[in-house]
Amino acid sequence: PATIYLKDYKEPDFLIETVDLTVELGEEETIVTSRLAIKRNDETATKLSLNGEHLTLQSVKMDGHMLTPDEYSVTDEWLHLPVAAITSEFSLEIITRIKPQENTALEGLYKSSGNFCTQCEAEGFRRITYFLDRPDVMAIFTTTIVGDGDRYPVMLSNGNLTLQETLPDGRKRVTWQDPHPKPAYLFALVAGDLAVVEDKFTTRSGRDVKLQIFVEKGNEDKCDHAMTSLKKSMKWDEEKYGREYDLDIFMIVAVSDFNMGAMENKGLNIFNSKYVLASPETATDADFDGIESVIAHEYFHNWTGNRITCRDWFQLTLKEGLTVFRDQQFSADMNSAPVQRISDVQGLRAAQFPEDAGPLAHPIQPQSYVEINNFYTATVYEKGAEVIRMIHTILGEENFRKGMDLYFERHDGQAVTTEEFIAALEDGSGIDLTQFRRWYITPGTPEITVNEKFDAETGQYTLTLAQTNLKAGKDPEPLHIPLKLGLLDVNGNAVPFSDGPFKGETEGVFDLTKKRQSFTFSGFSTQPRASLFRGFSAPVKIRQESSDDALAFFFAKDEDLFNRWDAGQRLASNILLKQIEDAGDGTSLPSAFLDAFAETLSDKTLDRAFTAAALTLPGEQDIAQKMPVVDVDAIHRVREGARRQIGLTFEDDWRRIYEECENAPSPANQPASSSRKLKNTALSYLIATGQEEFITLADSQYRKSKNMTDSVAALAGLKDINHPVREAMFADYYEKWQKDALIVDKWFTLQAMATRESTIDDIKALMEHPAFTLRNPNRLRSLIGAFASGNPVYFHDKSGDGYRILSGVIAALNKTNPQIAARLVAPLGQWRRYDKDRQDLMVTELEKILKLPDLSDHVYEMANKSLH
Ligand code: B3K
Ligand code: ZN
Repeated sequence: PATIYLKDYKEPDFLIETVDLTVELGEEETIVTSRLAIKRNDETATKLSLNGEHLTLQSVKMDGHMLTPDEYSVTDEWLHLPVAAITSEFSLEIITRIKPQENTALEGLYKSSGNFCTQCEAEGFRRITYFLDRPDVMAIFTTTIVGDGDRYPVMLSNGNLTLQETLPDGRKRVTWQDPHPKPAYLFALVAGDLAVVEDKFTTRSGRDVKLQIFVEKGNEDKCDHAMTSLKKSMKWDEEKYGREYDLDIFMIVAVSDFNMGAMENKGLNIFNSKYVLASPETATDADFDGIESVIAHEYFHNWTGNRITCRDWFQLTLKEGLTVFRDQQFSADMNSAPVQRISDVQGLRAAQFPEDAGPLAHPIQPQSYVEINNFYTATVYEKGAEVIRMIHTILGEENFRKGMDLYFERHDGQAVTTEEFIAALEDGSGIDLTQFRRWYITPGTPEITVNEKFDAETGQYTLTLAQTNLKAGKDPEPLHIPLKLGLLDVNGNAVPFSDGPFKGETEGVFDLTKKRQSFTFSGFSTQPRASLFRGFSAPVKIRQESSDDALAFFFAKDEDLFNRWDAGQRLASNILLKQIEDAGDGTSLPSAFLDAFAETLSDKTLDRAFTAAALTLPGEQDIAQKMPVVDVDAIHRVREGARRQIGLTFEDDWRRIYEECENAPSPANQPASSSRKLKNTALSYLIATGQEEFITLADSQYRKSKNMTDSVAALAGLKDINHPVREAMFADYYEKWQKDALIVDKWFTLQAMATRESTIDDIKALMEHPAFTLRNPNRLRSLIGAFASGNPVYFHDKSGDGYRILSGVIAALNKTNPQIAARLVAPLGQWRRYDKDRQDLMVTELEKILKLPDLSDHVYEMANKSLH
């Protein structure tokens, strides 16, 4: 397979001004007629090459003349047409035939639950018709859909509906016009028998926008939260960024077979139903949060992605990093900001840090790829968002907004590069970002070594920071890293800076721009304590020899809640790692830890969701990242031992908290979900004590529960044990919810993540369960994805069975849905992190994958890079 390089980028030879598409939907085949108005863009070009895959070409007309097959050439990927050197403008009419009902890759036009829908990003449009399928070709689309009006009463495409009629042969015909030029990846079409929920939004300039959410019939009552989230997003983007919506109608369609979360097609977003459908009975609080943020994300793309799009796919983070940053900001404004920040950083550390430390590491602007779909990564998205956040931190809110305003003004309607984005931010703010640009081309997570010096005589405190990055090549140039810093006295009180740029203030953002850099502060009678990288002001790893006492101090006292949480996590990790070293069982916890834990446990001023996060031990994968050779069994042993010990030590507090959260209403400014979060944290520690009484408590919670959050927490609490109550609960849940796919997904996931001796056999049995299928991406992720990335103990079982299960699934999916198959390779790519026996077993599976017949480019790229 060919590698594509950013350095080879060349402007298109031809541009497409308008596209007039007619799609005749059929059960056997669908006929697509495309009329293109084409304009020359390169004087010298004598050949027009259009992308096209899995298409049957019927005819091509150029300027009204039918071409004979010897006048053009067709390959598996291209249609090449000769163009006379003198021609500056011409029209094409291309008729192709496709079979959406056989499309299992879920790219291009396909069927989901009997309805037609599309997914064109990144390169799906070329499966619908021949086209210049690249984001720098922006055209005005008119789309006509023709089909059986009884089967497909709803027929949608981008823009505004301009015509609707019944043809003499009884078929229905509709036409949609999108006035905004757009690349083909933002094209969408939907046809089906769907229900619609409607609302409206009045923009701040007074225009009414019709809002519609289309769902399978019977789901109309699960759209409220999505609709509310949409209206909040529209308002927020007006207030925060001055961005108004630009069409008279905004549509969302929920489909059950979807490769990822959702897609921002112009005016017609298509969503995985997981990110639309919710009611308290059927969705957890986490599901509600997910819906709010994904609805916001896709809506925000209307400006950051659609109005201003990417010149080429190497610029993907231009729209994705920026839009993730915007949706994180939005969620922080809608909910508790520190809790939101903690969860964003947890996500980054869990998914992006390992990626950046492994064989698939790449900069947020990759320099080459084989298959672009493999680059919709945590690095491009989440680290990309951190990079934007750092710009925001360096510029400050006001200057950032000035820069964004200039970006929108300067580039509206264009397909641009990340360089043009940064230039706009520089010009708008007047702040130089020359050195900062290195973040875009540097892979790897920088490590920051911290040294402190205090001179009691002069009262001077010196902080020395050094940056290194093993993935960035030999002796890399230093990055511009914003350090948000506060100094505390021995009692934990904030101390104002006595000199420098932040004189008189208790917090400041310092620019770390050298490989090694010292900051000196004066006026202290005793050594202050530095709260570093507050709010996680840069995506770095801190290397600091901190005593348990120092970490316990920040865990109990830091006013920056992110750092307070993080200190608790670092303290717990240190303790657990020490226990692993000493072959301990996790039960002897130092008093510094228990005291700080107790302090947080009894602090009633905190948001309950924050308390829950602060009292949850770092995950097994977090601890794994800190070990030179990961020992999954030891990590599990000590973490579970510590949970049991914490459960027992604070048993009375947990009971009290459980009662309070269950019975007392949430304090003002705290949503009910915060109380459920803390209550279920308490439940989980109580169950960890191993006492029968708490299995009964989980059972009664399950029976009484009227919301999915509490039901799932009860199941999660018992998933790892062998007990009749557990078996009865899982059976009851399936029985009750078997008709609701999203709820059954949770049932698969809980069992996929269980740690019982029978887990591997259970997973094999679940793969044979009538409700399991490889064809639905949500179901596949719920069992196999959850197992491979959420169950370290059994995925890495010494037998190698876990690895074989995964590679077997990858082999089966390689042909039917290569995009999803490729996404499953990453866990095997982490093989260098494990002991020799496991390394051999993982490498064997990767080698097997590389030898698969008809290996897709997608899987090839991931497996090949993982091995070498
Ligand atoms: N832009 C889409 C992702 C498309 C993925 C293609 N493999 C959703 C999003 O990021 O909003
Ligand atoms: Zn996005």
